[in-house]
Amino acid sequence: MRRFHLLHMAVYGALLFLGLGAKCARAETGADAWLRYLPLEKNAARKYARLPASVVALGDSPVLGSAKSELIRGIRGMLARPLREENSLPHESAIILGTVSALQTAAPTFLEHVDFHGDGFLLATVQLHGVAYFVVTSTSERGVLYGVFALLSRIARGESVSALRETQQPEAPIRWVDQWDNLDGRIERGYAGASIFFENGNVRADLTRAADYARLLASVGINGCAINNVNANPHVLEDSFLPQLARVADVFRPWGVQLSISVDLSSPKVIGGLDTFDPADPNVAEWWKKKVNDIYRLIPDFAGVVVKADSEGRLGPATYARTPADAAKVIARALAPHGGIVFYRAFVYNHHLDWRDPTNDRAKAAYDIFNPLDGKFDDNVIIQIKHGPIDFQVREPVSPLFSGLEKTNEAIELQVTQEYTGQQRHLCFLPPMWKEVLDFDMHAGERRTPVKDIVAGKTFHRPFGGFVAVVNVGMDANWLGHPLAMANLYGYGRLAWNPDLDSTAIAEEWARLSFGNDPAVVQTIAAMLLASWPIYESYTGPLGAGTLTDILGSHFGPGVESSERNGWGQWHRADHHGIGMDRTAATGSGYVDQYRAPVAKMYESLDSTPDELLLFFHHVPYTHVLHSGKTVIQQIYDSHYAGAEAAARLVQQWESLKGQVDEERYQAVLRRLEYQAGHAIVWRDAVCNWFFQISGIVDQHRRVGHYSGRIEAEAMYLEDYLPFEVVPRETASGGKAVECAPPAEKCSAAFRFDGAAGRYEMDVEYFDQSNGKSKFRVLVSDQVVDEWIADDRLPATKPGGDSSTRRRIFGLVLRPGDHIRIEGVPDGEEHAALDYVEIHALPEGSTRP
Ligand code: GCV
Repeated sequence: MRRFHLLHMAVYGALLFLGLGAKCARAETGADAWLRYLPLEKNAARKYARLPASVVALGDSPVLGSAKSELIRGIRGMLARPLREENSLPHESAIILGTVSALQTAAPTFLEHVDFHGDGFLLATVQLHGVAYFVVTSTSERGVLYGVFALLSRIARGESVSALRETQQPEAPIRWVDQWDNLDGRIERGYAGASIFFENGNVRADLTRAADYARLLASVGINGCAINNVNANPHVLEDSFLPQLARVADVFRPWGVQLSISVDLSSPKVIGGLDTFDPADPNVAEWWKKKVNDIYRLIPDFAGVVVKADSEGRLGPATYARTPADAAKVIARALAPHGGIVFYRAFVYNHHLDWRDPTNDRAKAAYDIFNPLDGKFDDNVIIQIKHGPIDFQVREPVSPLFSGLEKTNEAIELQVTQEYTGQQRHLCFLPPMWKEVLDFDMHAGERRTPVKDIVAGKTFHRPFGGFVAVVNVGMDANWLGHPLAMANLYGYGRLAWNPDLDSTAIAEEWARLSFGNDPAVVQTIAAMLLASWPIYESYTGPLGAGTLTDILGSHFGPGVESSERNGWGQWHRADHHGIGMDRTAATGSGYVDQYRAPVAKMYESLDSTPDELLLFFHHVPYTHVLHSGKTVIQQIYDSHYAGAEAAARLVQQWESLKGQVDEERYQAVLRRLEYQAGHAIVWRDAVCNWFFQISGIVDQHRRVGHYSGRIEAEAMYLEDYLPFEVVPRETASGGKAVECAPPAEKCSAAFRFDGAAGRYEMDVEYFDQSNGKSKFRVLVSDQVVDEWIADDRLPATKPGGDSSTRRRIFGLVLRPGDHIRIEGVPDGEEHAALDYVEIHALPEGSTRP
């Protein structure tokens, strides 16, 4: 066996050498993301034969050093050519990297005119004294680095670079990411392992990943990163901690990424020894000033701070009856002499709202608090506004605050980490959602005023503004957990650079860079990405009702009722008769009036509210007929069934790429998609059953509550397994499951197969918690047909919608009367709980193993 393996490896190696194995070459962890620089096929490489053989960087700053080494690395990888390094402008063709001013010093006639500024760049072939140079230039060194990445991206995607003249200008100066990393190394809403910055209360000794992250960020034009949780630990500002932060800034600097931190407003009191943190107190102002000066002494290019205050238990200016403008000012004034910025988050709301009062509405909070303060913030303050008025739900309208601030800088906050959109367990490509937001016309002026123009500072002529995304990469090799989730980070960077790009172009670009230029691969991956947000929406929370997840816990699995009858204000107000939040001015909370008149008018009326946001704005009976002609309740049923079917098709689409992409990522993606397909059914059943129970209206197609081939665990012949009620009940089939609780050490659930002889696939629905590693075994007539350990890292410590997981056993040959037994061995708090089994005949001619 082993000898065969070695022989196989040798033949495979030879094939690779001959260039025949290029398609499914080396295994990849995903760590290289979209910067793989794999050798291009011969024909493709030929296109770049005339690219100069040497490079010169006009300057020796760390950023230019990165630009040069990146170029050498990329060209060597993709074209198998070493680039010779020159120290000064050679008299023969070369690639020149330098700022406009360095170019002008080297040769005043190099550039005739410059139509870019800031981080914008030019890639061009320029003739000088009869020599053709390839120039990468910008007014900033960072722009030169961005130009190099753009050039390498063109080559990786097989685009021509000859006779090129391409100028790119970023839309806005602010293109940032936030990480919600805690100092102990955990990440709030992070789904890909531990922090790349912190460990056990300190900055990590080894910051290699942080440097690699900065390189990735720079490659898509991101220029700032706040590295710690907005629920900030005041300790981050202690004198002893600042040198540690400086180490992170040092690894960011060569990539033009500026360091920022989140700060806790109570710091002057908690770590500063003052008896107050009142922003109006001169001692507090003095404290911030000194602290900021100390930071700049260690980190001269420090970017500024992010503030979350008076929100979700964080202390803030409200403690002293002061406003966010008062609080922002005290820090902004300390930062201003150094060019630093304050990002003050508009995510300020009361999470103890009285849910009985129909005029209460969390969606109104940001506008109510910040609109009256318009014009009261200093010029180096930016109000960071989540794209929707609630909290990164699968669908929300655009926040009305974007058009509620005319004399204040704004940035839009997006979320790459998929907190409410499947936590990187589910595929959900978000650029199409972000595009809808960015292109939405707020009607805040005489001409179109899309959100993208407002946040870029164009509409109201603001000095600063732009884009922020919460990313939360972790130590997992592939950064975000799901290899395809990196399309969201890439897409965010591309849109922050140029929000006019379209989602299809972004998806295709990313697929090319991440998986190669094979058209079938690119088209398949792009199609999967583009379909994924509507798919996720359809089996979670359609019609604008919110994600319908467990909002009090993980924000992952179904939990329809968790949003109701509590102070968090994520209400959908479903009852026996209808569903939806009435936010109209006429009969509801009045939220719609926060929009400019044309937008308010559209949402005020049932007729002109688009179906996909209906329940966000209106409370309607289940029998209300949508624009599509369906009733609300039937749409809920239908979309959940269609969504689960579409999720299953994603698996098939991916399977068509077997052998076309490297096996390691192929398997990693396949595992996630299979999980998603199973979990989509958990979602479908939970949501449909909940609405069926509460509305009493049957599904026209009789699917809800009827599951062909399903055998409930509690109906099986049980040995030591005991039935129990799952809470909430809709998160288990029939509301019940069985568990193997102590003192039992091994349990079994068995039944007789009563179908016809044939080949089947069998799904075993069990509960995989994070607090144990139970073992399962499936036997057919005493032969083991499958066994596994429930050791996934799901966000669950009890049986329910977060832990419900499907194991699919393919190609089972069954005969009538076969005895099927599932054995469970519990571990720790996890009791090998089992929900049901579903057996389906494999279609005639199926090629499944
Ligand atoms: C960092 C939501 C998340 C919190 C997050 C908060 C915020 O409520 O669930 O984890 O806190 O948003 O954006 O501040």
